[in-house]
Amino acid sequence: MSTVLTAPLPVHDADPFGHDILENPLPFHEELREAGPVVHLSRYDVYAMARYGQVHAALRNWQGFQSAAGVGLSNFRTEKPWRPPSLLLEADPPRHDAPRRVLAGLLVPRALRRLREHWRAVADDLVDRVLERGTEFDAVPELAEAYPLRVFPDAVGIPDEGRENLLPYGDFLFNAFGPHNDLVAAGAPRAPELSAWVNAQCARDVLADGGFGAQIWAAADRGDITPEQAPLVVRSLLSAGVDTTVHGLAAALHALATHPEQWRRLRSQPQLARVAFDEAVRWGAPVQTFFRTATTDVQVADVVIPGGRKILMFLGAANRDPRRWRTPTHPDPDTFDLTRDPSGHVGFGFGIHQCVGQHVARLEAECLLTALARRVETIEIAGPTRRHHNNTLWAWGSLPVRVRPA
Ligand code: OVP
Repeated sequence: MSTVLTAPLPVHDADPFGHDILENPLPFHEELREAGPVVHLSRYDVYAMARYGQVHAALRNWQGFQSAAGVGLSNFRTEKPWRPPSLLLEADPPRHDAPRRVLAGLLVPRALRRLREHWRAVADDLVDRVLERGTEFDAVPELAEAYPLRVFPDAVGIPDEGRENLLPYGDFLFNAFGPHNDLVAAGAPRAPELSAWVNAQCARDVLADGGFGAQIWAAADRGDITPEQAPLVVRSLLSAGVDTTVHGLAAALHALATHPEQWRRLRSQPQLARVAFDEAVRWGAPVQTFFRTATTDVQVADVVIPGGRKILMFLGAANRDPRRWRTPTHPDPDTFDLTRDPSGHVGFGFGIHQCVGQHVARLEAECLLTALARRVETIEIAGPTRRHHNNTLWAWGSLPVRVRPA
């Protein structure tokens, strides 16, 4: 007989999806990290990991921590999901692999090169138009939302009509990974209508030639995925590709507007735009959390997580864990610093499910941040900022800024 030594499991009774913590999760993240490598969240009777080492290891271990039972609080084995599961996010090998391979091929840097020149021109034009209207504006709707909403749906190949549905759909989708709280209830009335619209955009005849959507259907023609899988893969692009980049860009704009020395650094070295974006995804993690489900009993540090149990992975907390990020040159993980090497952050996840769209996000950020850095000498917060609460996203509702044109 073998014996496993288990320590008493630390407990936290806070609600991670309550408005206080959604407004500012950082003090709670520190408490979770300090409580232990695995913590029980008594409010939902689930496990949690907030330290970098455990989050990173668990995200690599897809066999032990599955995604196929859903990456939200509800378990697909016992509760019917609100929409058919994603073939990427909510699947594991082998079912996950063909859809993943198809999307990964479309979204690798060399495949995105054809977009760069146009995406740069769109960013330059957008920033010019915003600055023509004045030097004070809300950076959330005017830049962080306007830019991805222009370039990304065009690249997928969906029509202009109805694009205003994308953000409300994403907001509900990302809320739905959490508990059935007030945020989910507020979005529920429109969910069927928004979902029907998104599903309709995934049909072959709706998608423009040459776009990502048409290329997904072409992969089905080649037999790389089935014709039944194609619309669900298109749905993943429309689900995962908008709110994430909007709030990643908003995090970067907020970070730069509140760190003038970092803005100066970016202006003098525009090639830092990509580092600035990754540092913003580390520091301001737009996707804060995803659940996994223990496939069997899994030991983590000195705790055994029983098979079938949900574990909440705190990506944003891991991204600021001093155990990983306190280094001789950069002792404080809570500083936003372009001289830091942010690689290894888990803001895009890690392992087989790591964000397949991360190169798209970085290209959008590079285009928008360099367009802004070329035209704007200083950027500062000009009024009260407002968070937008969501069960999964750390989002901005409003970022009033004042700029001095260069
Ligand atoms: C951040 C993500 C998020 C929401 C939906 C999907 C993926 C999907 O595949 O549908 S990854």
